[in-house]
Amino acid sequence: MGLLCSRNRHSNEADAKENAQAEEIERRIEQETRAEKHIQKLLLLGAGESGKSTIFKQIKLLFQTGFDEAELKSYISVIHANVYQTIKVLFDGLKEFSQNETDSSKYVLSGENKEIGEKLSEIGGKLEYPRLTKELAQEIETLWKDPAIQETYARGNELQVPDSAHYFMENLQRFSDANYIPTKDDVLFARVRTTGVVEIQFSPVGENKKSGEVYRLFDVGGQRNERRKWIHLFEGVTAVIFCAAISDYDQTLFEDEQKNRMMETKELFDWVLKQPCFEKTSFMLFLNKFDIFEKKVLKVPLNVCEWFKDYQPVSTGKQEVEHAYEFVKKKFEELYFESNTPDRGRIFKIYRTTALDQKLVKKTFKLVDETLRLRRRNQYEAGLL
Ligand SMILES: Nc1nc2c(ncn2[C@@H]2O[C@H](COP(=O)(O)OP(=O)(O)OP(=O)(O)O)[C@@H](O)[C@H]2O)c(=O)[nH]1
Ligand SMILES: [Mg+2]
Repeated sequence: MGLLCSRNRHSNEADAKENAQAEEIERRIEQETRAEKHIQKLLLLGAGESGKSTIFKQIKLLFQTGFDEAELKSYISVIHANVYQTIKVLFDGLKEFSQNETDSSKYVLSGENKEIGEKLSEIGGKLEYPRLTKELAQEIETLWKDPAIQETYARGNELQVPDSAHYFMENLQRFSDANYIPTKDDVLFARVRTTGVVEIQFSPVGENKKSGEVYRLFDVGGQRNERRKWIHLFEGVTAVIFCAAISDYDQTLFEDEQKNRMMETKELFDWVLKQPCFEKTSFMLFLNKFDIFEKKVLKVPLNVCEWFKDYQPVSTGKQEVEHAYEFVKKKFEELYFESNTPDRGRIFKIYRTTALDQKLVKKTFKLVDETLRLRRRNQYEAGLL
């Protein structure tokens, strides 16, 4: 009994000491954070169209002031351009299919729609686009609804049809209103290829947080010719948020139509992991575009992609989606653990994301934030900071 008491007393003392230590660390972290002494650098990396800028926009909406009216308005021309580009890709694709396919009758337009198509394709090929009028919107809608264009759209993976094509085509009337102001969703669906580097500083102050970490987040262009600009940002990075569009497995690159997008992502992720600067950098892997993946995977088998050629479907419906997702996740995990950089204090986490889904991005970022906060506390304890 006496022994038990003294053991209890010792463990209580040890607990109290540990608590005091933890409080002290917490206090120092808080202090430094408030003084913005310890700003954590985060990099959004990944191939083109993997969703980096969409995550960046969500962070702006969630933890900063969001978009003011002038910024929303600046997206009018972007969205109109997206509309013209989409219909052009579809019309040009249709022409290609109608010339090369044995079943070319599926890709024949009526005389009138062909004329509309020619006109729109010409507009879509220009460097500057006209504002979308009601009349043009009507013509685009007519063409979009043509069965031959729908057949072409069904083979969108063979063309460079944007992922938001459907959204653009279903909102034409609204986009062509004379006093149209883009909504938050329109901005998230809009597509602008990033060139150069953009950054924001923010602190994800949550409901239960006294003060959050201060982050500096960088967004870069993911297409091949943009990647040489990445290197300049590689020093002192706390974490890389690597976006991989998991729905891309049956598509080819915008910049090289011979290359499968998922194969490119695999090679890119491997390359990033092996960068000497990232020896101690944590990796937050966002397996993005889950909304597209969950529909696609039931129609297009994963094994069309070379990396996934050993995939065996097991079921149907939701169960199959989960199985396919777990398979892809495991492939990325294997890649991470095979990368020969020694893991000294770096953290690797995988998140399932749909960058358009604000609630999910908020939840995901909260987890990222908690992980990084915990890591910092551990580094303090280990005397590394
Ligand atoms: N359905 C769906 N669309 C998405 C998702 N994430 C991004 N998109 C759309 O995909 C397109 C490309 O996304 P971006 O965020 O511009 O891609 P990025 O990685 O910044 O591309 P680069 O700047 O070229 O490197 C945009 O039209 C987005 O709206 C997603 O999870 N689901
Ligand atoms: Mg971008």
